[in-house]
Amino acid sequence: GSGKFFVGGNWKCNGTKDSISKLVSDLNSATLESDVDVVVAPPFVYIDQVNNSLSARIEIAAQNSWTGKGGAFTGEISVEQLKDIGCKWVILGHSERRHVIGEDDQFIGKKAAYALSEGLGVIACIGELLEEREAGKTFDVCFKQMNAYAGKFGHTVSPSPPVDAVPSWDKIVIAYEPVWAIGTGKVATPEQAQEVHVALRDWLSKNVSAEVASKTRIIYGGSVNGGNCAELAKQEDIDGFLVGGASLKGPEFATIINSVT
Ligand code: G2H
Repeated sequence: GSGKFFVGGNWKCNGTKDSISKLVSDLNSATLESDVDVVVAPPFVYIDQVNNSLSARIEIAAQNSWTGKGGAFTGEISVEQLKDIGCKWVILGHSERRHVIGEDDQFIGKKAAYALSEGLGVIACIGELLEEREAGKTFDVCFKQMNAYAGKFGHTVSPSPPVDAVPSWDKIVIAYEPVWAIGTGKVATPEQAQEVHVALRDWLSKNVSAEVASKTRIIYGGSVNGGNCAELAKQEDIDGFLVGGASLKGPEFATIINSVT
């Protein structure tokens, strides 16, 4: 694997003050391996509650952010506000934002570039639909999504940008989440995930740099749970997980964090 193992809990649009208080207390009392970066992403309205009660061992991510500075953008939340309230990360490009809400590559890339420029870490999600996988287009789709992020970060396949236009990739974590595996209970096999992770690392090497390719964490998401995490974690190019449903249960989320090899 590359870099420190990274496990994110994406709580999506779930929880109440009471259920989140219970989840935070379960996480605070869990024993977590030290060699893992752990973040959780509560719904916006509970971020402050979580930040005030969760152990500093776990960092906080938002599930979305606006493309630029705040202002007259009804219903949006700015990167500056997220930083103000204690967020260190933001999840962008999640398949639910792409396919349920309708966000496109350019919009997502713009959000990611802005968040990075303001010092927030970005969990940049990508992944193919079932019909795209069945049509043999998995790599094409993932590379196109990568290209949209990288283009907004100042990297395009051609022509190469000047080096000083390029932000640091230290704060970017790539989350490969095949859409057919999300919330379906149908996890990718370790071999299926590994194959795409290798292709993504190769893409980074060719289009960004060999150093970025070797250092960037590429994590897997899609029906990861306490029972399947260990086999996935053994794969050479799986550097962690983005976990939805199973991150709502403290002990199970701890098992996934502790699957670091
Ligand atoms: C994929 C994942 C977390 P789940 O969306 O981002 O959710 O683990 O419920 O499939």
